[in-house]
Amino acid sequence: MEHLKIASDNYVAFTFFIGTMAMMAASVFFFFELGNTNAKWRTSVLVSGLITFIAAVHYYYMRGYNLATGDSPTFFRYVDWILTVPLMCVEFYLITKKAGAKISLLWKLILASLVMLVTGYFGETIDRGSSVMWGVISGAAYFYIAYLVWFGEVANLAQTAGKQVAKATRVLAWFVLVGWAIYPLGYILGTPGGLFGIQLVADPAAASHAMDIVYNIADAINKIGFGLVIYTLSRNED
Ligand SMILES: *C/C=C(C)/C=C/C=C(C)/C=C/C1=C(C)CCCC1(C)C
Repeated sequence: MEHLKIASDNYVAFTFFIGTMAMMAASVFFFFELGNTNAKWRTSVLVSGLITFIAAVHYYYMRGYNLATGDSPTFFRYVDWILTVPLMCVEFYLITKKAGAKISLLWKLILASLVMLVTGYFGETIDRGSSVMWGVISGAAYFYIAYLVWFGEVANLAQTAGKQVAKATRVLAWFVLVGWAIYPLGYILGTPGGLFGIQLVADPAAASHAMDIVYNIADAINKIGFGLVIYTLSRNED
């Protein structure tokens, strides 16, 4: 069997490796902290751990795949997102539940996130020729989620759920608006010929590498950051 080594100039493989370690460490942290988390917040912190754990397993696989083939592990990237993004929606639901969030709100968030991801997947794989159209549909679903957490039901419920929940929701809303906006940038970088006439990286291999680095950085910020906001909330509110 061939022994694979990360070349010192292989930043893609390096970010996959660091991503795997960071997701693993975050999962251990959230799971071990469950024991001294107030019962009221335990499910939320558990979900934070599940998000980073699911990502850790996918990153472990994607890291190996990328090192062995040099390609983007697009399929497993999207499997990871389809599992973890709805769990982030669950986090919004859980923290606003005591202020009266209904299950229909959770379904709205989950449905929008599935539309966002499935259309993104089409644009990246099955129907690359129409990647602009898929990107626009995906972007619309993304803005709907951002709307819900900034001005819609999530924001309104958070206002009545107490000061700490309101504060945490505001920070999470920033994650959605700024942290999640990094992903469409990765999508544009990785699209052959560019999007909307934006040709950021001309060479197709370099474009897909740039996309992977951007996605890996975004995942670390968003998955671990989201979890830490929930964790902080669980320590501030009792
Ligand atoms: C843990 C993974 C997360 C938080 C993934 C989030 C992914 C997105 C917000 C992706 C959004 C996209 C668009 C808004 C348009 C282009 C296609 C996507 C799927 C990259």
